[in-house]
Amino acid sequence: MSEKILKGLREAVWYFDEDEVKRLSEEAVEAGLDPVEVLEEGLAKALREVGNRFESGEAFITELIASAQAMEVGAEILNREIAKRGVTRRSVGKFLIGTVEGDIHSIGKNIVKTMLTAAGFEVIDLGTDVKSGEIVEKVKELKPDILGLSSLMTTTMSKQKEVIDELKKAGLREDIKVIVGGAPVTQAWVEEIGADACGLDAGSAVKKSLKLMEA
Ligand code: B12
Repeated sequence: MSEKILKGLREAVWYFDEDEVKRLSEEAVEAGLDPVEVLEEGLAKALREVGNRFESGEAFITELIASAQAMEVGAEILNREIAKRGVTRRSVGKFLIGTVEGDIHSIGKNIVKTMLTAAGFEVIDLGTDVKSGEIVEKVKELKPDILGLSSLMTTTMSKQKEVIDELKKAGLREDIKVIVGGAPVTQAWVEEIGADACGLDAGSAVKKSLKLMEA
């Protein structure tokens, strides 16, 4: 049954059928399926495929947007279930997350946020297209243990470096761990910009953040 639901969800995202995404996401929750697996193997996988088709010129931007909207309908339902399953855990640390300036991609960040919450972090979300200066101000004000910076585009990755440089200038870098994420991010980039870690998917984001809390 699990594979049938996952396949149905992938097809519904491809054909931007929001009603079907909603119905199958609810069915997955009712059937007790792992919401993280449904998110990653159903919804996210399908959206990445639409992304690949867009990249190779086989899909239009309008299709991409419609598929992303369909995915978000399901992600909301599954994120709620992930959060519900994690409510009994204690707070392991304060995590500030946001997508850097110039970048409006939110889906991956939101999944990471939900999974961190489920893992016991207190997560504060600054949203998307957040100016470096604003992020540094929030670090000063909220004193989080970890700062997570999302960037989905090669053209906005440099903002992750800018934030780290501004944290240094403000004398705040030593007090906080910085984890970066988003499709173009690599370990080499982490080293280049002086971040502490990167998360290539939501699972590794959680694992590495828990590890950073021990360091
Ligand atoms: C969906 C999507 C959109 C949606 C976004 C909807 C939304 N609310 O987020 C819409 C249609 C609006 C959009 C717009 C644009 N997009 Co777009 N988009 C995508 C697409 C297809 C999928 C992204 C996604 O949501 N993936 C699913 C999630 C689950 O995966 P993820 O984002 O990678 O997140 C995971 C990890 O990266 C990691 N992670 C993410 N964030 C973080 C943060 C931390 C702290 C950590 C630890 C981990 C982590 O964990 C996540 C969960 O597993 C990608 C293609 C791709 N292959 O990635 C293009 C893509 C990112 N977009 C691209 C572009 C160019 C654009 C536009 C400029 C298009 C245009 N010409 O108008 C605009 C950008 C506007 C802007 N200023 O930001 C390019 C970027 C190219 C580049 N320069 O690098 C891509 C790669 C497509 C392409 N190949 O051309 N896009």
